[in-house]
Amino acid sequence: MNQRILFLIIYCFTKNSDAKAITETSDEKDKVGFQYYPEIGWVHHHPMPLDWEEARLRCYYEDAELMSPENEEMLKVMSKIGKTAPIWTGVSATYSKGDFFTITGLPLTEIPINWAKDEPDNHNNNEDCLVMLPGGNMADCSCDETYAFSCYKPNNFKTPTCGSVTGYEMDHRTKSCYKFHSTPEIWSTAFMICAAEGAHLAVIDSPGEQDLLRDLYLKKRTNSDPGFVTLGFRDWKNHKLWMTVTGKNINNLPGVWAKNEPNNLGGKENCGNLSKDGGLNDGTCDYPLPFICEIENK
Ligand SMILES: [Ca+2]
Ligand SMILES: [Ca+2]
Ligand SMILES: [Ca+2]
Repeated sequence: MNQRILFLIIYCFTKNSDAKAITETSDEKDKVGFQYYPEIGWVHHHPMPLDWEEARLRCYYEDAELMSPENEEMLKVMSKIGKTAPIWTGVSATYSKGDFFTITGLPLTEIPINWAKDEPDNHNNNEDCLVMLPGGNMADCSCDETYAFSCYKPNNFKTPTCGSVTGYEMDHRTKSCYKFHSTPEIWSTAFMICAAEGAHLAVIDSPGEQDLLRDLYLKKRTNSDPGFVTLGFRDWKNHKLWMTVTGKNINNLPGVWAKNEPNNLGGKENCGNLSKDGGLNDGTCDYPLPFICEIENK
């Protein structure tokens, strides 16, 4: 094995110039150490070697994936990061022997792989994980070996941020930031205040978000309020077409109406809110209610 590594190192140092120059990273770096690469997205490099499974888990907990050369751009970035020492890729055959896939499920045939000389060799029939050697070529090796690694989030990942207005707190379940406004306002004023804060009235986009908003409301509400908090949906021109302020039909979203709602009490309930009991309700737009604003991080 030592001989093998020595060979690989010698091999790699003679083959070290393939990767074309990549754009330097911007200075943008988020709080947990992800560096932004304009061509591909966010990369957090971990120089401390771990075995493959630990590396995979670490990236998972960072809401990222153990990075693989999924395309030429990612290959270039990884080659640069791993210029002097081998780094893990996310490519492994841990589910079935010999079937190598990236963490995201891409087979070897769909990613740019250049094998190092005499690789892959499945040495001792125990090499189910792929490592990138200095120079960018790949070798299979035992998943129990330890190497540096990088965690990756694609370009559409945006650093979670709650903007510059105070009072917003991020919830890690949705990555959105929410602010509860306890001063009751009519629906249109609430809409305006959220907009002024770079937010929108909160919208239930995922199954857990309704409970999250109810919990936030129950935690912050005062007992004198009427038991409803304004959210970002309303009846479109009185035609019983309930649309969110983000342009979605709420029939296509996971929000759940309270029992016997919407009941259009008095024929003038065209604005959406959430009852303290957790269900959606239609209410009068001109009745002032507390409200919740949301800044999405998608
Ligand atoms: Ca090998
Ligand atoms: Ca939302
Ligand atoms: Ca109602």
